Amino acid sequence: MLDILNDEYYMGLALDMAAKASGQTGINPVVGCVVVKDGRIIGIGTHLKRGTGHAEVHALQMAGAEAEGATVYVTLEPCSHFGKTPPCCERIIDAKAARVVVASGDPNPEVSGKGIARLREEGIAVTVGVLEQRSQQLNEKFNKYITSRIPFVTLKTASTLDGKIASSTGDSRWVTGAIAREQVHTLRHQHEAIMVGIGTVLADDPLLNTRAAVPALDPVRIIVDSKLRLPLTARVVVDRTVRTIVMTSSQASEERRGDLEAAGIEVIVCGSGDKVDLVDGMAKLGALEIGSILLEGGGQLNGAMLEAGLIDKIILYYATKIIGGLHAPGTFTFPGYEKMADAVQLERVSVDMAGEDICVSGYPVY
Ligand code: AOF
Ligand code: ZN
Repeated sequence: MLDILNDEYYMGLALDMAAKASGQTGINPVVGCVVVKDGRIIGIGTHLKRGTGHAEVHALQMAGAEAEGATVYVTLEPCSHFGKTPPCCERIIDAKAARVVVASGDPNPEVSGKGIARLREEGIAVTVGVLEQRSQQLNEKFNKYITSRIPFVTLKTASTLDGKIASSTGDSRWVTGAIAREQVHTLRHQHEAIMVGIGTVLADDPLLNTRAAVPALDPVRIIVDSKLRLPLTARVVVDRTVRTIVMTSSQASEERRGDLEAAGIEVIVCGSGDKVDLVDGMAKLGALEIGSILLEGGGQLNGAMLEAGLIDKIILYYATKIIGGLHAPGTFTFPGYEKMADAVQLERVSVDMAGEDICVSGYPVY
């Protein structure tokens, strides 16, 4: 279909650029900016890395003196504060832009409306809400973290149609096909950390890195291990290329802790009981500036995270096959709810094919 030349036309480009940077900005949002004057694009820019220039700065730099009287399309409200970089509002005011079009407001309490107010104060016309929903979704991880300091958790599972992640003998290679697996590696690139339970490490000895067709970012590894059973010979310990954090309980042995720390592992004690207190753990990970986590189970950890209301988004891949098995592990292993009415409901559900597999995603309502 032919695109129509209007505000959405240029905002769409800014959003496309921002989307491609998803996963590389740390706890910062992804933001794109397009500067338009006299019917032409004169500058484009994207925020690429925390601590480096914001989208508007790059785009205005490209536009140069021509930016006077131009329209600036930006996917997030321009910032009004001094963070690691100076305020974008002042940069736009200095460039003498005539109009600013914003997709969505910045939920960061330091900005939150102040950026838009500042631009209007200088007589710049500001339009807010163009392609807002797309922008909101693009920054769903940032939006949660910046207002709560708790990481945004996406749960991903791959199971048979009957909800099994392996056969009764433990065989799990492969549940889903190549396309679903490629999508999972893209998800790893797009999250700051990946989280699994110790059961998964002991069973599969995974490396938990990102394997994509092109260079990609490896997530920080997080292992939930209340008794510190993680062997020093596990691949996640031996491989020191990425930061690895073990969440444990106050009952774990000090000696084991010392051994793991000597091997380069960060150990955090979560709560005061003999199990990992996941709520406390999420707050501690948030304090370590882990803004988003891809939770890849197994069933025990998935169940515990769901019960604790800590999962923000669920992505379930279903291979169109049935494996059965009385003791075959399932996607969620927890006592569950007695009444159907108490089941965790998903909202904003979408269903897509991923090659020959089905992908169901949605947001749990607690
Ligand atoms: C924008 N344009 O491209 C981005 C914005 O520490 P700093 O300086 O990078 O500031 C981070 C905050 O700035 C971040 O929490 C969010 O509120 C805003 N991000 N704002 O105008 C951008 N990345
Ligand atoms: Zn900024």
